[in-house]
Amino acid sequence: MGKGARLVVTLVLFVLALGGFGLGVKALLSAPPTINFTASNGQVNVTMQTVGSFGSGPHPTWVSYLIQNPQGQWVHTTIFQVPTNTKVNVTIYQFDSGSPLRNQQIGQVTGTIGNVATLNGKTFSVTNSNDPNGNGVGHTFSIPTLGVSVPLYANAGTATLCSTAPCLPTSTSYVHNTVKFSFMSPKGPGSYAWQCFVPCGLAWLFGNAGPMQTVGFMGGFMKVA
Ligand SMILES: [Cu+2]
Repeated sequence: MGKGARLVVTLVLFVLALGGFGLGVKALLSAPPTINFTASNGQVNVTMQTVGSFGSGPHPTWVSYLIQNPQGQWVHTTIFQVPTNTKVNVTIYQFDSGSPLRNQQIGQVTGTIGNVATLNGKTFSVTNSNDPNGNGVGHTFSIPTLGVSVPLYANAGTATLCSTAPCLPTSTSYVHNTVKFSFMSPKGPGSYAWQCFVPCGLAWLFGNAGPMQTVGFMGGFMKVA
C-alpha cells in the first residue's frame, strides 16, 4: 500500500471512530422528554397510563408507563415537572394484568391526601392482592422520598389486554382500571425519583431488571421547580 492509500485508510478509520464515539455520547445523553405541567388554581392534573407491553420501538415487549401531555397526546416518558407546593391530581389508566404482591406493604395507599385513592370511582386505602376473587396488583406509583405510594389494581389476566401503546381509555376493546389520587408537591425544588415497586419486568431475574431499571418505562423523575 502506498503512502497516499495508507493516509486515506487512516482518515476513513478516524472518521468512523469519531462517528461511533458521537453516537455513543448521543445515546448516553438522550433522555426521555420532560412533560411540564403548569398550575391553574394551585393545582395540576397529571394523567398517565400503564401498559403490559409497549408494542413498538427498541423494546416492544417491555412493560411501560406513558404520560399524557397538556395537549392531550400520549408521550413515552416517565419524566414530568410540576410547580412547588402545589396539589398534584394524578389519574392513572391501568391497562395491565397483575399478580399477588410479594410484599403486602405495597398494597397500601400512603402519602396521598387523606392516605386514600380511588379505584374506578371507589375510595380505598389498601388492596388485598391475595384476594382469591381479585386480580392482584399490576404496578405501583411510588415516590419513596415523599412517602407517596399507590397500588394499581390489576385487570383480570383472562381479559383482552391492550398490548400496544398508547392505549386509549375511551376504547371499549380493552379493559382498564382508573386510579386517582392527589398529593402535595414539595415546598422545595428538586428532582424526585419515582418508580413502580411491583417486579413487573417479565423474563428478567426476579422481574427486577429491564424496564424496571430504565427511565421511560417503570421509573422516572418528578421535577419540582
Ligand atoms: Cu410495574
